[in-house]
Amino acid sequence: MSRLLRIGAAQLGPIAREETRAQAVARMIELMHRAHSQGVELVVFPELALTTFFPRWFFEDQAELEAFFEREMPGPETQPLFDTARELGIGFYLGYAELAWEEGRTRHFNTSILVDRSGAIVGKYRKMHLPGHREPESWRPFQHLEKRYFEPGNQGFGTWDAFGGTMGMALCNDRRWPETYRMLALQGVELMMLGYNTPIHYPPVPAHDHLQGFHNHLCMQAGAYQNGMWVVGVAKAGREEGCDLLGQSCIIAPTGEIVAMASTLEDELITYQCDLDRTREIREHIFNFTLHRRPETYQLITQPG
Ligand code: CDV
Repeated sequence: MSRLLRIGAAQLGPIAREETRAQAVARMIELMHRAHSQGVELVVFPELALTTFFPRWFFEDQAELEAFFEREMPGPETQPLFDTARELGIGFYLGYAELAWEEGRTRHFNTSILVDRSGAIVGKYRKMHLPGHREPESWRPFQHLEKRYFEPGNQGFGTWDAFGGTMGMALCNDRRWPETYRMLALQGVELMMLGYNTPIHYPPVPAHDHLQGFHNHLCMQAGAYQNGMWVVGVAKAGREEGCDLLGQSCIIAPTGEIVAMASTLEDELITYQCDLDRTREIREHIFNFTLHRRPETYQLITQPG
């Protein structure tokens, strides 16, 4: 038996601070057309895909900061993505900065959505693991102020029945945490989509800079294998405003093998025909959760500390 889904990982090259949303959207639409011509049914874009990676700067002016956020989705500048989805019959995952009005106040989330082939939003995920720091730190060559600019996700690890399978979403730093994959796998997710912006230089521990590519694949390959799921990791890559961002976008099989990988630091599409039934090779055998997991011995995992 097989359930086939042709996936496209649509890596983006750098987005300059002055680049408009319309320019970024035009680049993504070009990738959607390329994907459609290759039979792709679902395209995955990076985290915060509509603008430059703005947490690298400290903004004192709230209006200047909030100019990077979307007040509505779709909005006038993002509507063409949804129109293209409907026109081509192709779905997409998109990461963006979300400004929401909830519980009587303005809230900020690092968000991704899943859009189906009719151009309708079928799922939303708000990033759980926010890296970086809250206060500006002058010793750094660039800031990473996600902890200041976003709240942690408040909607849990959702799953969505779409594209003939059970889909899950995550964002960037989430991929480093085994809990992310396990939370999704326990709910039956067969394919996890994840966009990322990963600077090569990690200011707190620069000795690890040369390991960025290794750690990127290490955690996603382990997450895929140990949970028997497809993982699609998609970068915003290249030198963006003087900051080098990791590329190496990839599609990973439930066996942990990388089956497709980007070879540039630019806008690039890689595709693979994923058989969602291959999750069973792992989940019915070596990692059969029902037979082999010992949750009664894992209580420490959910305790704070
Ligand atoms: N956007 C991110 O979440 N980036 C982090 C970096 C700062 C470590 C990452 O995990 O790739």
